[in-house]
Amino acid sequence: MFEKILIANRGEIALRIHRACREMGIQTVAVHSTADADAMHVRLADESVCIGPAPSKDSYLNIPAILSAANITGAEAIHPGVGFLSENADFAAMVEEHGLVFIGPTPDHISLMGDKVAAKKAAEDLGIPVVPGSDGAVDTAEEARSIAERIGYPVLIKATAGGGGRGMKVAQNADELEEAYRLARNEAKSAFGNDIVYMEKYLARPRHIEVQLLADGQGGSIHMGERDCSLQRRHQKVLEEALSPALNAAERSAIGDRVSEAMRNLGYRGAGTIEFLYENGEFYFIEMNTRIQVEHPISEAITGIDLVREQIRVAAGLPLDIEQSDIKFSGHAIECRINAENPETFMPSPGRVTDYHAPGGLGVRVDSGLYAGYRIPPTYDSLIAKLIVHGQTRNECLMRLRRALEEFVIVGVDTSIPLHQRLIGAQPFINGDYDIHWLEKFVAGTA
Ligand code: MV4
Repeated sequence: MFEKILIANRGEIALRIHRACREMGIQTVAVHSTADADAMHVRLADESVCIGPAPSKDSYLNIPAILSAANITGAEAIHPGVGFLSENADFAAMVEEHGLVFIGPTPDHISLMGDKVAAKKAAEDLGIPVVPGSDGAVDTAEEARSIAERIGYPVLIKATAGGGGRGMKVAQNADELEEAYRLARNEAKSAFGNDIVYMEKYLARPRHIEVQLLADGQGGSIHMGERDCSLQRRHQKVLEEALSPALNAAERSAIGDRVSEAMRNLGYRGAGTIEFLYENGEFYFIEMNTRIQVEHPISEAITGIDLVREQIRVAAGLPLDIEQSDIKFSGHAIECRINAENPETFMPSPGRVTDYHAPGGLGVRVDSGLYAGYRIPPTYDSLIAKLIVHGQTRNECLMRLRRALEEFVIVGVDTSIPLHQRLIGAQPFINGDYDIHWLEKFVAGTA
């Protein structure tokens, strides 16, 4: 087992990783920019190294600085967290070339799943259901037309280099196709420097359901159930819940077993999440994330599994010490992402936190690096805390979540807490009856 791990990230996820290391008796190295010198994980880590000025490109994306920090501190492994370099195959390869362990999948699997077209092909070959569409890139408008006639309208044209909703154009019918195709390629060229596009059947009102996976690359492969992440605004997740109110136990184990078997066959090693669109009882693969995700705590809450601990064990070459039959889903969990932003305009609201009090009590977890006196830097994303609430039933979870949000005190900056309080009081949310478009309408007042 590792003696010392370098955490190549910041904020709440860096603290989360530090906690798992601490509990495993592993020393931690925190790397930070000049803007994060006072961050909680830096205070708690055994060692810390300043890797550069505030801009991410000079610090958290600064590969030479991070590798040097690992070298001078004698860290044996690097945990990339989420975002930043967590899905950068070149970084993973360089970590290994420097004799260190990258806590995550192999560089090959990272790059495979990073290319949307290759990932979809791999999923199809592994027996995972995908959205009907083109067989790879679509090079001409004529080809687009014949594919659209085969799969039926409406169709979606997506940039291969896209992701997170960028570079997508819908064509409702044949008249709109040529324009949508041309626009998609032009926008992909200017946004990603790569104008390769592919096509899919457009699903109009799906849910976004993702399955948490964990495999050891030695034949062990399990799933930890699904998370419903349909409540998004401009492709930013706002609130997630596990398990999905839309699935029954039979659907859950069917899709879970199918994807964990696929990961076993792929020889996948590490934590991973397969994202689906779910509509009319059917699952459609959209992408795979080869890292831990912000919303992982709700899967931990309903299974009792420490996912970061398992990532570290698997990266150290240990086989999974959990079988699928050991996993029992208990109760219901919801995560609210608390952002330092105006709850109406969504404008970021960095600044000094003058007073801070986190909620507590049975079934309440807060992952945050905030404390009274901490200054939230303007440079990074606005996520400042995750409120994760667990209850024996969804209703108990909702009651507890309402109480926890009332208790949450963050003074000195605007936060999205009022948005969450409105959201969990909305009848469609209470009924679990929402799709990927509902939150945008709710925020706009047109739901
Ligand atoms: C889709 C889709 C409908 N039909 N693909 C958005 C980002 C990327 N994850 C894939 N996305 C979508 N792909 C087909 N064939 C609708 C979306 C989509 C979406 C997906 C998940 C969560 C929120 C979303 C918001 C808008 C569009």
